[in-house]
Formats: sequence, C-alpha cells, structure tokens
Amino acid sequence: MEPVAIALGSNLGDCQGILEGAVQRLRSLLAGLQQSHWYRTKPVGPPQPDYLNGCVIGYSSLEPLELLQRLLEIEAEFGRVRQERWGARTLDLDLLLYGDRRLNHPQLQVPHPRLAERAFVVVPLAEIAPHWRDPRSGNSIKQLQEALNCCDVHLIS
Ligand code: A4P
Ligand code: MG
Repeated sequence: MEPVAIALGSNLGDCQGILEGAVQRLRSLLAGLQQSHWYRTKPVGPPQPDYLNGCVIGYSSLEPLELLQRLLEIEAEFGRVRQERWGARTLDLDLLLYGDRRLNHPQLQVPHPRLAERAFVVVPLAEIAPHWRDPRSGNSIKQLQEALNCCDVHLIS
C-alpha cells in the first residue's frame, strides 16, 4: 500500500452533497482515509461559479493508472460531463501525489502538474499532510502553502 493524495472540486449542482458522496466512494477505495474541511474558492480559468474544494489522503493498493480509472468512474457516477477545459463541473477528482513517485504517462502526470501553484489544492492538503514532500520541488506542502497567495480560499463552517 502506498500513500496517495486526491483533490476534490465541484462548482455545479449540490456541491457539498456531491463532494461528500464522492468521499464515501473514496472510503471504499482507500485505507485510513483522512479528509480536509471544504473551502469556497474563486474559479481559476474561464468565468464560472465559485468552487468547493477539499482533499483526502489514504493508502492505496491499486497501481496509479488503475486508481485514476476508478477516480474517472466516480466522476462519471456523479454526472461529470467533460466540456471545456477548466470549465464548470459537478465533480473533479485529481490524483495529486502517489507516495514519492514521479509519473509522466500520457494519461497521468504525478505529482499533478499544477499542484504547487494552486491554493485551492495546497491549502486543504496542508491541513492533512503538511509534511509530505512534493517530489518535484522537494518542498513540503506547508512550504508550498507559505509561498502562495491564499486569499481566495475560504474555510466553510
Ligand atoms: N490526468 C493527467 N494527470 C492527472 C492527474 N494527476 N489526476 C488526465 C487526474 N487526471 C489526470 O482531466 C483530463 C485528463 O487529465 C484525465 O482524463 C486524465 O487522464 P479532466 O479532469 O477532464 O480535465 P480538467 O480537470 O478540466 O483539466 P485539468 O487540466 O485536470 O484541470 P485542473 O488543473 O484539474 O483544473 N478553480 C477552482 N477554484 N477550483 C478548482 O477545483 N479546477 C479546475 C480544473 C480549474 N479551475 C478551478 C478548479
Ligand atoms: Mg481533473
């Protein structure tokens, strides 16, 4: 089993209900799941509604591509229809980290290529995995957070 980190995002429909449903599905996929709080975040990309974002960590016995396939199935289950890149979506699941592996497969880049630059990912991840090191930069998640402007990321109650 290897530690994995997954980002969740939603900005269409009942976002919190969708995210909580997705976490339930992830619980059956990962051992020892821990989840962050949910954060309301300003959209990065084309104009669209605000997002709810959060992260989970846990242990997986699936190989990375197999895990990605399961994440895509969960997205489909919650009604994700792929339209424009970075556009609004009911559920986005991104595989952020898989242990300390670096993968550059056509279907899967790990660490997620935009991990370090996105406060909507780094802030929730720092809650549950502050000491995990991004194998690309060598920085801890806490250090990544300190380097970002996090003013568009708000904890919801
Ligand atoms: N793929 C490659 N690497 C990965 C990975 N590490 N995890 C491939 C997941 N998927 C990965 O993904 C397209 C393909 O990327 C997948 O089929 C997989 O083979 P997608 O989810 O259809 O595309 P996307 O999410 O629209 O594009 P992308 O480039 O993944 O976008 P991002 O970077 O995920 O950004 N603003 C806020 N505030 N909050 C958000 O959550 N999300 C996005 C999407 C834009 N703006 C946002 C948010
Ligand atoms: Mg995605």
